[in-house]
Amino acid sequence: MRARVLSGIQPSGNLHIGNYLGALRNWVRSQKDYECFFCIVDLHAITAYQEPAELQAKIRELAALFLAAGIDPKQSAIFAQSDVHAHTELAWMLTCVTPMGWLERMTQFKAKSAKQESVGDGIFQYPVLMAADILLYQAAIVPVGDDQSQHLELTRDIATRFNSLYGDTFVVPKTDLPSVGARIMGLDDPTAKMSKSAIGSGHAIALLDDPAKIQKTMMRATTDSNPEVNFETMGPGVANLLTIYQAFGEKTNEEMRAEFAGMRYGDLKKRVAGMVIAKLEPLQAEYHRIVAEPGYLDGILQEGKERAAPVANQTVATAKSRMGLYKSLATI
Ligand code: ATP
Ligand code: LTN
Repeated sequence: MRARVLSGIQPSGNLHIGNYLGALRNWVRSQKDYECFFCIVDLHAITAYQEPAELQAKIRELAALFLAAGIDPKQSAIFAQSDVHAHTELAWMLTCVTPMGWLERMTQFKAKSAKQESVGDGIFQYPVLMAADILLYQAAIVPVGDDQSQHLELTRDIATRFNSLYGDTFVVPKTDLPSVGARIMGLDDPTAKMSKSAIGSGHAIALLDDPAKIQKTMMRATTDSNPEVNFETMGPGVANLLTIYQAFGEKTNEEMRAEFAGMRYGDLKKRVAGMVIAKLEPLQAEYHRIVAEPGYLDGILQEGKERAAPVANQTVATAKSRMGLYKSLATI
């Protein structure tokens, strides 16, 4: 049996190049060697209010983007988290083995709750649900961006604790970060991670932005007070633009130096914009082709669920029995 990969993205906001370079591109690559499960984590999205009709639309949009980026539904399961009930079921069992102190330490919880007047319990429990997503599929590898590293460590701690309390039940997963592009920064503020939920037109490049918009956002990107690229003294804004180019173009450090050392910032921005536009063009064309086919996406999500649910239900049954939960006559 091939080892398994699981990862997820929230159907909230617009997918951006950080999501692509940090996570989605590695998902596509992992299909070659692993049995893959890619989850649209709608239950995570509702930890912040989502307009219901918009959430429905975003779930399909995200499924289409997975496909357009190169996820092959014949090889990999694409499904919605709320469609496989085992996610919420295992999340409760894991909640009961997770000390509150572990969750209080999560930097994402601290940052997200600092922004809101009243903090929903869902934001606090968020990483436990994420642990359930992963452990249900006995995933060995989880391809994510750098901002999820702490949640992955927590997932390993929860799995290890459950295994030691109740006997070996879960595979303890490894984090898979890309070597370049694990943390793309905001174009308006290179000290903050590019984020779907950040407001402001100059912040992110969305995967579905048209070339004129990409060009405009890129030309307005924050750099620093130097006139041209200096690899020794550059600030985070220039470093971020170079990272975007290097990741999309799969260039070595030497190639980057040879191409960009001494280049004026205006030319640098034009070149990075050109690279991003060229790399997104086929993905966008494929996306528009997919969404024009009525019913196709629901079929994909149905097949994905049919593949995911038996694996997840088996893990829940094992976890329940390990914990001594009630076994009805039907399941004996
Ligand atoms: P939000 O800001 O609404 O929390 P997000 O942009 O962080 O959203 P998620 O759905 O939380 O997006 O993340 C999906 C995947 O993209 C995760 O694996 C995450 O680590 C990765 N990712 C998110 N932002 C970046 C980024 N700026 N650079 C690299 N990877 C990222
Ligand atoms: N928390 C993740 C999304 C997510 C996830 C997962 C990622 C939910 N469940 C399981 C990997 C594996 C985020 O990107 N904010």
